[in-house]
Amino acid sequence: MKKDHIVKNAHFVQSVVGSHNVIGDEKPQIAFVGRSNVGKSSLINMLTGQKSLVRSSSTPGKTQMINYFLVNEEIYFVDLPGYGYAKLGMKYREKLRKLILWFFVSGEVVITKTVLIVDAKIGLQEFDREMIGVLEQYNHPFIVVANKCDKLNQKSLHHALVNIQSELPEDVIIVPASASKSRGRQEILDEIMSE
Ligand SMILES: Nc1nc2c(ncn2[C@@H]2O[C@H](COP(=O)(O)OP(=O)(O)OP(=O)(O)O)[C@@H](O)[C@H]2O)c(=O)[nH]1
Ligand SMILES: [Mg+2]
Repeated sequence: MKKDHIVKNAHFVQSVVGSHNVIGDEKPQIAFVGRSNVGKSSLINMLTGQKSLVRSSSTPGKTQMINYFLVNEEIYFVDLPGYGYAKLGMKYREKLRKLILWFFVSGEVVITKTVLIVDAKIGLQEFDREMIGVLEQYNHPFIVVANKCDKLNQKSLHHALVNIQSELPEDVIIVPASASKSRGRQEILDEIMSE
C-alpha cells in the first residue's frame, strides 16, 4: 500500500543569487521549475501548508533567486527563478534561463525529482519543451503539474491534460493542481517524497 506523505514542518533556509553557493549537501532536493507566473511559489506554499513560506505575488518575476526550503528537516524544496518575465529585459531573462539550465546540467546539484509546473490553461510553451528535453537528456526524473486548473471547467481541463500528456514521454505523469484551491496536494507529495 502506498503511504501518504506528510509535511510535518517546513522552513526557509536561504536564497542564492547565481550559481555560487548552491546547496550541495547530502539531503535530497526537489526542484520546482517553470515559466514566470505559473504558480511555483504558490504551489510550494500549498504543499507545505504554509501560506507565506514563499513570497508569491500578483507581480510576476518575483522569484529571481534560488530559494531553499527544508521540509521535515530532511528534504529541500528548491524554488527556481521563473523563466520569461518580459519586464525583466532580454539580457536578464537570458541570464536566468542559463542559470536554470545550469542547475540541471552542471552536475553540481543532486536533484532527486523535478516538478515542472505549467499553467493548465496555457499548456506547454517553448521553455517547457526545452526543459523537458534537458530533463530527459540528463535522466532527471520529473513530473508535470498542470496548475491553476480551477480556471478551467472539467471538459476543458480534460482536453488540456490530454494535450499536454501527448507531448510528454510515456512514463511522465501529469498532475492537475490548483495552488489556490489546494487541489492535487497529496498526489504531488506522494510523487515527490517517495524514495
Ligand atoms: N487561479 C489561480 N491562481 C493562481 C494559482 N496559483 C498561483 N496563482 C496566482 O498566480 C500568480 C503567480 O503566482 P506565483 O506563485 O507568484 O508564481 P511563480 O511561478 O512563483 O512566479 P515567479 O516567481 O515570477 O516565477 C499569483 O497571483 C497567484 O495568486 C492557482 O492555482 N489558481
Ligand atoms: Mg515565484
